[in-house]
Amino acid sequence: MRDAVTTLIKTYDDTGRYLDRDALSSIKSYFDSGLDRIKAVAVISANASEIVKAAGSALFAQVPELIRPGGNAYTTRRYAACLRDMDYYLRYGSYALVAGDSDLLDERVLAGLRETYNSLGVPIGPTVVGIQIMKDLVKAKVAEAGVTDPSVVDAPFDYMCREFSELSV
Ligand code: CYC
Repeated sequence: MRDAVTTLIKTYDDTGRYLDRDALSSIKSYFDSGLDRIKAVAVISANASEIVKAAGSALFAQVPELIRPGGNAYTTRRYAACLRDMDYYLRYGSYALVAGDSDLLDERVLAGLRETYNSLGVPIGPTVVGIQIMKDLVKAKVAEAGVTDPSVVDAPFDYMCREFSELSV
């Protein structure tokens, strides 16, 4: 499980190079965005259950078939599994925000997930919609909290959506 700094060091160490201008500018941008990322994570941690609940309601309003008989989130057990999954995406997204790196998302969230979803008939399109809804809710709250650049929140959520969409092709 790597963060922005350890990923960079690994890349340079693999080829025995000193950190060059590109490396230092990428480390600098990691530190420069640090305060905003930490504030964003504080907002997520303090509002996690509210964010998951609101995102779930918005998802089911947008794709109501999911909770009708025959839908993948139909029955309380599957409804609960769906909200639990949304909570996983939010929590791991917040870790990745602190780490400034998507490595932990590959390792802890995305590895083998498509196969699991496919075998259980969990639809990936609406899952991606759910992750995007969470991102937008988080961004709105983060902006309200006075974070200078709320777009720091995008990277981990966009990464999960992109990987998920690509993996499902
Ligand atoms: C199920 N989601 C699962 C399962 C796993 C995950 C492993 C199968 C085992 C179980 O039911 O607990 C996901 N597990 C994870 C992830 C991690 C992990 C991400 C990393 C931390 O350890 N259904 C929908 C919606 C969507 C949904 C679109 C919510 C956004 O219609 C989710 N996931 C969903 C549902 C199930 C599930 C309904 C249960 C499916 C079933 O058992 O039939």
